[in-house]
This record gives sequence, structure tokens and C-alpha cells, in this order.
Amino acid sequence: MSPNAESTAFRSALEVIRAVEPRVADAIGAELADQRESLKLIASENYASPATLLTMGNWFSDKYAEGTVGRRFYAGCQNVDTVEALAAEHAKELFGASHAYVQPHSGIDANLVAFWAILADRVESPALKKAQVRQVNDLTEADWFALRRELGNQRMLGMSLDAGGHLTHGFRPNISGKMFDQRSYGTDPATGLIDYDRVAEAAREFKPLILVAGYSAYPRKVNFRIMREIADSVGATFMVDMAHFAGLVAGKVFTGDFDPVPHAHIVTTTTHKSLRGPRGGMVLCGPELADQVDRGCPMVLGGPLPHVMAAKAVALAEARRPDFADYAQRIVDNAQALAEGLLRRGTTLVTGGTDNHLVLLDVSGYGLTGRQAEQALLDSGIVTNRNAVPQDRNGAWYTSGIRIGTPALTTRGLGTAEMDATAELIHTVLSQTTPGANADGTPSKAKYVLDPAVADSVAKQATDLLAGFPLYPTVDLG
Ligand code: DSN
Repeated sequence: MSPNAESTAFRSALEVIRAVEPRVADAIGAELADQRESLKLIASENYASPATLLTMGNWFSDKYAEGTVGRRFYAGCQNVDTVEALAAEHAKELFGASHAYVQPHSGIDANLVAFWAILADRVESPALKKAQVRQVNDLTEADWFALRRELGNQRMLGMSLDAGGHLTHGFRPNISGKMFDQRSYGTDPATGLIDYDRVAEAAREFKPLILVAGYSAYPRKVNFRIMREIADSVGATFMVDMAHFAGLVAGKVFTGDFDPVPHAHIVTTTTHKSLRGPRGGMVLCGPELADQVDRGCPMVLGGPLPHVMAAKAVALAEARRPDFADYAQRIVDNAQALAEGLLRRGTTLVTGGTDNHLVLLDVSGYGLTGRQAEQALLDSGIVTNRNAVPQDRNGAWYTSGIRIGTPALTTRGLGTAEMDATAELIHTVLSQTTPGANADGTPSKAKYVLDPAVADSVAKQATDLLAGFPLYPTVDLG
């Protein structure tokens, strides 16, 4: 590759875009500048490689390709077949899975595909069987009624939202909470850790069709071998949503009992978090569920996005390189250094630390809500997101927590020394922020007071810290 290839590619793209709608070109340039200047600690974000980003900007975007490789509902899909097959092949090799479905557009979509596959596989429904063998025209109104009744109201057991579970694991703001009769398992109030005996007890009582493991705000490893044993003991299908930690599985930081792929019947993920690919989703499973999973589009998905599947192939190829394992280990080393730095400064952390990529701060010790802390940190150039903590008294909107993660900063090259400096910046902001009041003098859960001089000083220190680790150093927009 020529030394200026990436700069030339992005500059040329912006020049072409600018000729049509300069405000979009400006916004793209501004987004790069913003990302370069802020300390990005959002646990679910990362920086995809220039190759991955560039793969998404082309004519693959124009192609319809409903169906699967070699079996499409549209003509002329031979090149889409190439990239979809490549992405699936890389995914299978990387994760040791026998089947990979790379069409989902997001994690929610991947979970919907998995739910459908499990329902279709597990629920005894003569009407569904008829429908599956394409005798749809033979189905009577009574059959359709039976099908809806049989597929609806099945049971799902997943991790509770405030313990770190995800909305799509059966919670009301998501369709999963309306489709399924859901119950959740939480964490031990004393340790913040999953209590597997309690999960087993809940499973015995509830007898779910689906046991879901996976999280978006649990800072520890999950023992998937034990979870599978629990699922087996009640005849549940065991599904793992590894969206947050897929990069740690790919990089072989999570192995053995902590690698979900050999233990789960079906695994879903996004491709853009710790895995560092394009925005999108993916499903991995064994042969038993493969046929149902491949019905994802049009069952629950819109047409596949071939340009994104191509980018998944590129990113997964990158994740198969030896240096990705080093990256994955550094994500965890950095998260642990950040946690230690915060603990040393007196911050309360849910579970007292981390063994993955994220750290969950309970900011009530600083007298703040999550919302106040999030905004005060943002004013200071530190991008995080507020998050509920277990048994949160401030609810899901204001919250008492701040979730931070290291995949993005690790991509930039920051290491454990910089994590200690980051902990100092976070602690400075939180310890100097005080809750504000509403106009009528009552305490506000959103307003806060932070001396702008402190915010400016921290933002300057954050910029100085990042200066040694340029984002996209090979990309100069001029
Ligand atoms: N929105 C993602 C996150 O931030 O964890 C999960 O869907």
C-alpha cells in the first residue's frame, strides 16, 4: 500500500461528497475531529480500521440480496455471495462455530433472528410445521390462530436490566418483553456477582424455553459452562449475547468456561464493539438451528446490507491476525488499570473491579446521579454513558452509575499508565461536581454545578493525554 493511500482515499471521498452536499462533508470531517479530541470511554464503541470503513462506501450498497449464499431471491448476486461467504467463513474460523449468519444489521436484529430460530425449533406447533414446508396456502384461519397462540407467551429467563442485562433480553421497551413471558436473574447484592445457584433456582421454578446470558453492563466474566448445565437441567435453549465481549472471545482472552461458543446453542453479537468491525450483527450456531437462523431475512430482517457484510469480512480477517489477541488482552489490562486507579482514589465500583472491558462506577458516593456525572464528564472532554447500577434508586433515566470501557482507547494505543491518568481526570471531575437545584429550590437529579475552569483544565489534560496517541494517524484530511 502506498504511504498516503488512506489519506488520499478519505480526502477524495470528501471532495466528491462536498460537491453535492458540503454540509455532510463538513459534518464527516467534524466528527473525525471530535473523535480525535475526546477521551472516548463508551464501553460499546470503538474505532474501525480505515480498511473496514472504506469497504462500506461503494456500490455493494445498491444491491438487493434477500436469501442466502447461492440461493437468492434476486439475480446477479454472485459478488454478494463472495463477500457474505467470506464473512461467514472468517467468523466460523475465528470463533470455532459450525455456522455463521452475517446478515443482521444490529445486535437487536441478531437477537430477533435467534428468538425466531429458537421458537421455530422448539415450540410444538403443527401449524408452524405446515408453514415451514411451504404449505402456507393450506393453513386455515384456525391454524394461523393456533400458530400465533403457540409461538406467543413463551418463557425467557435473562439477566435483569439493573444487574447489567440488555433490553433485548425480555424487557418491556423492546419487542422481546412483549413477545415473551420474561423473568430475570439478578446479582448477589453483597458482591454484585451472578449467583449461579440463584439462577438455577429461578430456572427450576420458571422453566424457561430460553435461558439468556450476556450483558451490556456487567464487569465480570460469566461461566457459560455452568449456565449451560442450568439450561440443560430444565430443557431450555441456552442463548448467549456476546455483543459486548465478542472481541475478548475472538482474541482468546475468554477461553474454556468463559468462551460462550462451545457452550451455547446459539450465540449472537454485534460486530462493532470490542470486535472493532462495522456496525452490524451476527449469529453463530450449530447445525440444528442453522436452517432457521438462515431464514432471518425476510422473517425478521430487512434486506441484507452487502456493503456492511463486505466490511464484516474485512474486520473479521483483521481479528484473525495475531495482533488482535494482543489488542484484546490490552483491553482487559487497561480496564483493570482504570479500575485500580479509581479504587485507589476512593471511587465505588460495582463488583469492586473488572475482568472484562468495562468498569461500572456507582457515583452516588460522589453525591451525584449518573446523569449529572455523565454531563459533567462530557463538559470536561470525557465521553461516557450513565447506566443503572444493581437495585438503582434513581431508575433507568437518571441512574446512579457511569459505565466506562476501554476498547476504543486501547485501539488508539493508550496503555495502563494512561489509564491511571484517566482515573485521575474522572475523579477530579466527579469530586468537584455538586448536585444542582431546580428553579423552586428542590434538588435536581439532572442539574449540577462544576466550575468551568475545572472542566476546561481537565479537557486540556485529556487532549494532552491523547496527543501522544493520534486517532487514525494514517488519515490526514488536510
Ligand atoms: N447500545 C449498546 C450499549 O451501549 O451497550 C447495547 O445495545
